[in-house]
Amino acid sequence: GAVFNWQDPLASNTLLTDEELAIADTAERYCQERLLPRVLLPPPRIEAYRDENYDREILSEMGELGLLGANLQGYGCAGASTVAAGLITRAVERVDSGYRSGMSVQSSLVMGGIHEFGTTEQKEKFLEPMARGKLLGAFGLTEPNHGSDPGSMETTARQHPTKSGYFLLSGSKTWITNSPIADVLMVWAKLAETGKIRGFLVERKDCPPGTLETPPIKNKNGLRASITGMIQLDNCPVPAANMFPDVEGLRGPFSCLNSARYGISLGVMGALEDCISRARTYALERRQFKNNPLAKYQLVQKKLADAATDAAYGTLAAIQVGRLKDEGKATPEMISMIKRQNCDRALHNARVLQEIFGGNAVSDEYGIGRHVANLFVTQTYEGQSDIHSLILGRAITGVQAFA
Ligand code: TGC
Ligand code: FAD
Repeated sequence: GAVFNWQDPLASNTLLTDEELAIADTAERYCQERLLPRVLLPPPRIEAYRDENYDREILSEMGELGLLGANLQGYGCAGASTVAAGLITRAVERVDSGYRSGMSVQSSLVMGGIHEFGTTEQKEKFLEPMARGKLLGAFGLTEPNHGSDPGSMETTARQHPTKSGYFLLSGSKTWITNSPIADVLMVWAKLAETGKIRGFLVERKDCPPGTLETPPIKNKNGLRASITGMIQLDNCPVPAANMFPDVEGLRGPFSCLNSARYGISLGVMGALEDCISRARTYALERRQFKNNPLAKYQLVQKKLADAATDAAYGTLAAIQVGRLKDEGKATPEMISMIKRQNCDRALHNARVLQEIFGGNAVSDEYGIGRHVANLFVTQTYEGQSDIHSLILGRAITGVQAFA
């Protein structure tokens, strides 16, 4: 007979293919055995998170296992389904959203963008080393004065006055995951002549001194296991061959975001599931009033029931949208819906589950506070939840409410 499994309450696993289950298994094993010990070593060493110490080797290890750009075809990529790529993000984010962040930028935003919009030469040059984790990417859209409204960006690309076939890029990007250590930075800038947004692949090794700076942003109170920084461009020469040839306007960066937002929608379910698992264990062990475990109390059980329900519903919705995406039937609004809902529910439930730990929730050794701080960031980047509400509101009413 059927048995209820609190770790997969609606049996979402039955919707997965054998290949997807095998990929998820490989990813989960790597993440639990190799990643988890780095983010949360036993005291006194809680390295990555406490020290804001991102180990660049992680991307090489993921590359060796075929976890990067896993849903892309060719160029050393696994050519797996969208759902399989989402199961990888879920496994990584079960450990820490910061590790998933570094991977999303590499896989979805940069590799995905090059795969979709790059010339044959650009694909051949960048994709294979990026799939192996040898070359590291960053995605520069957000600016100090323009976050939710990237269409108003100020970064420009103008024709080089003396060197033909070159542009000069100037401007700043901020809150850019991986920027301090990236080898190739995908920068979105407006052409000075037309005002149209275009995408450029800025290669750090080719930038003359003083034309590219990528200072880190330190002392974050969330996503501390990932590295974040700025991109400052001062008349940085970039060959025209490094510009995406055809895509113009916000469609370029937003197409990359469709894939990354999808990955987040399953990723945050991993973080929420880890919160549920930790809270359940704690509630079974901790005893208060007549030596009862906290798990005996109805109010505690309701918190676990609510969280498990949201994780199960969110996972099913993400699998459905992933299937539609591979059939060419997913719309950006569907992705906005699951990105918004899953991030909001993960954050809300993580905050409630945190209560079960009492004072111990305040210690980073219990892991729950780390997820809460991380999940705030997931609700904010790649379109803050209220922005996704407005995208959905526009689709429902036909009236846009952004400006
Ligand atoms: P709007 O008029 O809506 O659209 C402008 C053009 O873009 C096209 N488009 C899309 N194309 C493909 N996919 C999508 N999802 C698209 N959304 C829009 C649209 O068709 C149009 O094309 P065209 O050819 O007609 O010009 O533009 P708007 O300026 O009114 O946009 C408003 C809004 C709010 C929807 C948009 O600006 C928005 O989504 N803002 C949120 C910003 C955001 O998501 N930033 C993400 C930065 S990257 C990041 O956070 C990475 S963190 C990664 C990590 O560490 O994990
Ligand atoms: P703002 O746009 O100033 O918004 C502030 C608040 O106002 C939000 O709650 C927003 O919803 C609300 N708001 C804004 N406009 C409206 C409106 N019209 N109606 C109602 N409410 C509105 N960006 C990149 O390009 N690449 C990266 O790799 C990247 N990584 C990041 C990593 C981290 C750790 C963080 C924190 C951010 C990262 N970002 C990155 C930036 C992220 O995408 C932006 O922070 C996000 O898009 C929001 O922009 P903002 O911070 O400027 O907020």
